[in-house]
Amino acid sequence: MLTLYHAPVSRSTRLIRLAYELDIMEQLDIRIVSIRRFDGSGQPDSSNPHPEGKVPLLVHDGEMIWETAAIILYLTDLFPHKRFAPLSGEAKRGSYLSWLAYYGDVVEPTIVFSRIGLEHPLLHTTFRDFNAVLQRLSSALSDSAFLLGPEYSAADLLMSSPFHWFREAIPEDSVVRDWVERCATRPSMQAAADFDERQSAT
Ligand SMILES: N[C@@H](CCC(=O)N[C@@H](CS)C(=O)NCC(=O)O)C(=O)O
Repeated sequence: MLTLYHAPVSRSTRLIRLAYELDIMEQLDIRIVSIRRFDGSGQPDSSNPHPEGKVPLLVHDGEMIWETAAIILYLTDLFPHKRFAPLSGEAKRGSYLSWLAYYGDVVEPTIVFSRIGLEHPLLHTTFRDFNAVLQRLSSALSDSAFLLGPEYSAADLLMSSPFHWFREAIPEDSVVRDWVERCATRPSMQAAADFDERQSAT
């Protein structure tokens, strides 16, 4: 039994996109929960077992998997037939794991620091900054359409996600800009947006 705790139009929408990419919407029990939002609206939901009241949370046969990158890795390993990520032992597996970890360890912190204008030598030593993230992306995409090669993968889904909700972060650099647009044309983007809209309407 696979249960996904999801709040529409939040970080967990990426897992709805992933579910469409993997074609597993029918296999997921998606529980819609409320969360406390950045603007002060919403409340933690007592039916959400996430220890911090956050989304996303996946529960598989009683075991909790939390943090977006971990859930993406868990599901792409559990449903390998869609070839949406390299499997253990395959080429690019190391890059795949690295982009997933880099997202949580560096991308989210630096995008938040950049958005609120926070600078400190220790932050820079530890994380570098969002410009360094953009340079890493530009360099990785200089000779391929997507991060792991010519095909869109779960690494692109995760790494491009902040640019879809925070459009101001899209740089002038056409390499990164064009990649964000290529990622935005995936049918799963619209399907997940439609799914969220249906939940919000009920
Ligand atoms: N690092 C976590 C972040 C999860 C997170 O912050 N989710 C937000 C939704 S956008 C949330 O549930 N916030 C509710 C709260 O802070 O109480 C992940 O990527 O899964």
